[in-house]
Amino acid sequence: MSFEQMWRDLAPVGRSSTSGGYFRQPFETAEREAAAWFLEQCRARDLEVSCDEVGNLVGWWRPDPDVTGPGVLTGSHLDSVLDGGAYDGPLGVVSALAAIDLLRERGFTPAKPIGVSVFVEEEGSRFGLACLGSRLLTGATTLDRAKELRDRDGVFLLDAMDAAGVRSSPDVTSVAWPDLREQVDCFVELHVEQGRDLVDRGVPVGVASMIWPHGRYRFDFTGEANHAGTTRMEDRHDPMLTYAMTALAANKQARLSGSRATFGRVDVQPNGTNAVPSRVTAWMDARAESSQALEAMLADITRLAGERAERDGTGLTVNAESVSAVVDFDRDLAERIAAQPGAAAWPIIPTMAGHDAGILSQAGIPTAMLFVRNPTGVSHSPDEFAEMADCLRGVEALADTLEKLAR
Ligand code: HGY
Ligand code: MN
Ligand code: MN
Repeated sequence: MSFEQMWRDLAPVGRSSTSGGYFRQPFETAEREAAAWFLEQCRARDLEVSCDEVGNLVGWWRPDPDVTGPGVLTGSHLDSVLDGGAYDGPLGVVSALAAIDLLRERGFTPAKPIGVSVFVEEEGSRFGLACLGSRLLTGATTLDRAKELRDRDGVFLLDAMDAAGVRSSPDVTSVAWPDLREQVDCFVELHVEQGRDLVDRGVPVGVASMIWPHGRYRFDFTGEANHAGTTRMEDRHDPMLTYAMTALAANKQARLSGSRATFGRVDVQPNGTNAVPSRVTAWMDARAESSQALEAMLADITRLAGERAERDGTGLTVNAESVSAVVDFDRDLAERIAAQPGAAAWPIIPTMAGHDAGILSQAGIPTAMLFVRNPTGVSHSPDEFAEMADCLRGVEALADTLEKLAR
């Protein structure tokens, strides 16, 4: 099945009929349908499928059963942010399947296994911890710690997994990843670029140099519920005010330091129209070029929020819910992949977006990322887009890369 056909197959899964965006939250119907579709595609290619107990999937191409040992792994994720785009994640998965097809068409026989993986809950859109599946896989976190994670409805992670039958699936081979390093020689993730670097350079493919450190921080602002009409302005302890000033301060600090700070999610209690709220909980996504810059910006924002809380007579607590350290990808691997005989090397560029590739790199697996041009740079939005010609160029680039690494 061609790339285009696979793309058409997967496109309707989890797509909203109103916004056109995707809702593929882990262990919910659409994401489970996408995972089943992936397993079907693996079987159609005689890939040796295995799933681990948290829902990470892998299909191995072992042309020669005697060729065991560590292989080249590629892949990405199928879950999405809320109302996300079509390419973030799925492009890497579909391109990996298409790259195996292309290598077979070329008559290439790999000297080591080539695997295609799908890591679960990369976005952390349901349980709040980014790259949950790959963190569990690499031991960056454990199920014992992760089992405390709950979604917005208070559903615990394990209950959500069990409700979806993830651990009882007949495909689960509990030792799907006996030891990552025994199975994976190196990992390459193809991903739509979430930015405009490639389009500004006029090139279709790039290679990642690094991932900015980033984190997600929960701000709890507590105040005094009261009547919106009868309570004088000077008598209020309004957490909405403290939150609003914090959001403005975060924006200013990020601009001043060339970093990123975003409040995209807010929960107001009791969320009434004619009452001063008792509590505002807001999540800040913060990112910077270095860990020092990130910590400095976070300290400034927290200090300014605290000063405002003093003035408002409100309470403030800040908790880090997901922290991702800086990732410097294996430079030799990046340069080896970027080299194009007889043509200019693909650019090696940083990204401010987190990826499973970052988690595997931090676990000591030599890791690289290939980026495919995004004409608008827009991502985490229904408007995310990549030209089909560039997607097919990405498949070729991934096939060339896998051939280099699995020769
Ligand atoms: O949030 C991120 O950086 C990625 O898209 N998960
Ligand atoms: Mn994403
Ligand atoms: Mn992604």
